Amino acid sequence: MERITCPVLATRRATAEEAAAHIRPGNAVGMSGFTGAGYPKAVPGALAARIDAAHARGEDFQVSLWTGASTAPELDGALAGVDGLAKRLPYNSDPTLRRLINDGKVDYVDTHLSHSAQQAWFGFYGDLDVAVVEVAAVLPNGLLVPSSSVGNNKTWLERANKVILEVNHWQPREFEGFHDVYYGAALPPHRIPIQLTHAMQRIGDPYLRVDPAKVVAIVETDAPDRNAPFDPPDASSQRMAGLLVDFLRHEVKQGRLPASLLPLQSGVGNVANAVMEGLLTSEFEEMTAFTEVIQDGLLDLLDAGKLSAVSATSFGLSPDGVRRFLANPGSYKGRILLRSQEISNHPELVRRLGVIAINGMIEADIYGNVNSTHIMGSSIMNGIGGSGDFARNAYLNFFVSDSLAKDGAISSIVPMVSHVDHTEHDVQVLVTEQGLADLRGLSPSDRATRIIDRCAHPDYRDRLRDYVARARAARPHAQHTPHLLDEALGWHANYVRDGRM
Ligand code: 0RQ
Repeated sequence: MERITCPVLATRRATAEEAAAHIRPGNAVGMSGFTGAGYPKAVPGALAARIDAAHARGEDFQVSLWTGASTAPELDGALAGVDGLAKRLPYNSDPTLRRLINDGKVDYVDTHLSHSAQQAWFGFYGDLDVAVVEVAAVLPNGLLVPSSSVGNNKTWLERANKVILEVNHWQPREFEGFHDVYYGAALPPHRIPIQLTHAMQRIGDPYLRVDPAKVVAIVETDAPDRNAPFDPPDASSQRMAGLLVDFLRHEVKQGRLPASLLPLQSGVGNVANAVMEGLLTSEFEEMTAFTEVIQDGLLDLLDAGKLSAVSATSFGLSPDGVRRFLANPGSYKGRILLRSQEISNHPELVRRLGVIAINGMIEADIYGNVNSTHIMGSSIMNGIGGSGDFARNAYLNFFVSDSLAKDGAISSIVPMVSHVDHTEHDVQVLVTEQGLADLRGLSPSDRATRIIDRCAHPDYRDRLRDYVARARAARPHAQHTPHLLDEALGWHANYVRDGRM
């Protein structure tokens, strides 16, 4: 079926190679893509080939790459594989690129996902030369039907000097009507409140706009999103999910949550999926979600009628989830709404709606500070993503992790985190397979006792208790958050030196 029905734009059809020729060394390029959905499938590979050929001729060729969030091997992997990236923001999970960042070869600007669009508008990142954005169709009037993620596309299309579109025939044409793109955002001091008071409220347009004069090429593709499979939840994820669902039940009983809960946000990964599975067999009905990513677990809840609707910025389905969605995309219309990430993750909205935020962590310390991003203080894993947007502004937040990593050589509960993403002031509930620690309203000392008792693995509990006892004894007038400064990061130093904490 014809997907480019705008007579003016139809004349800009080009090959991926012709399109990539518009991208020059040193350019800042804003590409679509969020958790492996809606990223351009052809131009990045053609750009990588162009960069590789330039390098073979001894020429410098690197670009700065801005996206929505993580993409796929055909984008981040391909450009990283040819040393094509000088700078990357705001989130990455590609292993090749991660290695280059940690080797000091690519500058990585790890940003709250809701901040990236506005910071581009503020001019904090400099000019954007080219936008490369995947869409599902170009309408006769030139409006664009977005594809499986919206991410930062609105901002890249508006800010870029040149625009390359990819029209992907694999994306369902039925996507028309699945999106809500807010065009009311102004810059301070002219901002007004965002008039959204329930998760599914429409406040924008179903289409992305583009100035036709800026469109230099349109490439047609027919290629699937990344759609990584999920591992079935292991015993530990199931246990964490069970603890979390029981806790929500308890909160409803206490009158602190309504019977249908409040809008859910869940991070990506297997624990998040297991929690959704736990909710599937729970008594909760008519739930909603105000989140970033629609993983299989949310689709299950929609299919079962337990979840009325979900607002997000992107899909993040497994191959099985995609098959289910594509079998009848139209049946999800009105129950799934995809928004720009500056709206899906907006602090004002997260706070107003009272979101319940559930995110993974790498480690937490005895006082409740959480590290979501760094291994042993220095190497990046993925990035903060939306975890900060949601956690700080949530009605209730959870951080989940196994209590051990690397076959027990690492405790995820440590005296002091080696990097802080979420401070003790932001973190409410920690969950490991050992138990759940509700930290709300507790002093640092009480938090330490609770976290060690409930969340730390038994192999490390006595050492943590001993650390706290000695820290308390060390300085009588430093009792609010006692630490032994020479030892606080000693567990990490042990691991780096000996391979064990
Ligand atoms: O490393 O793959 O080399 O074995 O960290 O750990 O246990 O698989 O956990 O997949 O749930 O990811 C925080 C990274 C958890 C994720 C994080 C090692 C472990 C393994 C992964 P290997 P697991 P998960 C919405 C919200 C930030 C962004 C976010 C994340 C690897 O949840 O990126 O929340 N969060 N976004 O071995 C050293 C420890 C460790 C450790 C685990 N204590 N020390 N290594 N690992 N704990 C989504 C978006 O924003 C897009």
